[in-house]
Amino acid sequence: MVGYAFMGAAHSQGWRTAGRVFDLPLRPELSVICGRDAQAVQAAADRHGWASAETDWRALIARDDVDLVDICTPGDSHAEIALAALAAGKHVLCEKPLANTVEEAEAMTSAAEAAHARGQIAMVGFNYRRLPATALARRMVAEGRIGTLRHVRLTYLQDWLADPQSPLTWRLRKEQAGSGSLGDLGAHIVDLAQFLAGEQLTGVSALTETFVRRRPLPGAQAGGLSAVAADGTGEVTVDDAALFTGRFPSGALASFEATRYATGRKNALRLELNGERGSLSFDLERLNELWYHDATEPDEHAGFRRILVTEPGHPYLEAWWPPGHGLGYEHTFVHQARDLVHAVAEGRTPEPSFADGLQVQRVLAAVEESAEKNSVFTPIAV
Ligand code: SOE
Repeated sequence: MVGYAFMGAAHSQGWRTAGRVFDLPLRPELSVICGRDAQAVQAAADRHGWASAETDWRALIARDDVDLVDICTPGDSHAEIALAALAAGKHVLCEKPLANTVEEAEAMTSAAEAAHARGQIAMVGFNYRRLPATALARRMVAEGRIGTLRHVRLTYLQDWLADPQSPLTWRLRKEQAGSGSLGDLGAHIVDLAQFLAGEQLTGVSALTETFVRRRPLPGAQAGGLSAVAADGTGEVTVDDAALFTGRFPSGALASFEATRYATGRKNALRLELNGERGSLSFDLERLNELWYHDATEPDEHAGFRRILVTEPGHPYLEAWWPPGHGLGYEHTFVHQARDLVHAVAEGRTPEPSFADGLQVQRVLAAVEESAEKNSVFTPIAV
């Protein structure tokens, strides 16, 4: 694993747990974790159960005891690490968004496709597909339970930037993060919308805004960032919020909102799908529940009803706790590790593949282009 902050910790938990809960065809071994700060990465190795630590990701890739490289770094290093790992014959898991630019994502996808011919597997980490409730929603859409889709409506609301004094971290600099709430949160809801609908957006119309254009620099970061002013602030070079609409080939309409300024909303990824036969609704802050309205029932007793997604027949639940005991955010990473191990053992390209990650990157680029042109409908390149 390269990177050991929030995502590194979450993925580590997934790798540690997957083989203890699910029967896997291969056993994940946590061989080596990498980060630039020797002391900090050793502490991360000890905490998260990695057998050793490296400070140079090239040294990690060169090791014979590494078969799979899990990339948990900021977006600016995804392409370089993934390309080197694929060239060295390793399988790759890469955190979302796949890259910072369409060009990088294209290079990564070509390399992954060439590597697949040599038996290597590459996957991008859109973990919210792997919640039992969203996986069940996908299953119900595919079974036709809500019929032809009309509306696909997703919002992803957080509030950790609402305070203008909140510092200028790497997530607020384009050269490191690629984009702001768009790549961080919008990428998730674009992937989820397309996963649930079973089709890909053909074009978008967008608005983006940066509400707070300068932010204080924490001392330790000042050295690492360009554009530092004498007043100790630096420029925010990414979007703070992105709103966009889109079209699906079936004729369904989609709407999206991604922001880190929705005060009171901590991790509110909400979705609603309306079809001609019914609707589905989900809120990540209540992630064991999926709400279903069956519009074919008589109006007198029809209505949204709660499906508590904890039954053994629900996706991923066969190996977990008895009904009603519930799962959490971290389980998505366990399921991600499980699905990837199966794909490696079976030699098949897993979903979401790098090609899926590239397609999301193209949607993000179209959103930025549309926003620059005052919401002009912008087709998504195929
Ligand atoms: C921060 O906004 C963040 O951690 C995202 O980077 C993750 O992808 C999302 O799952 C939760 O919020």
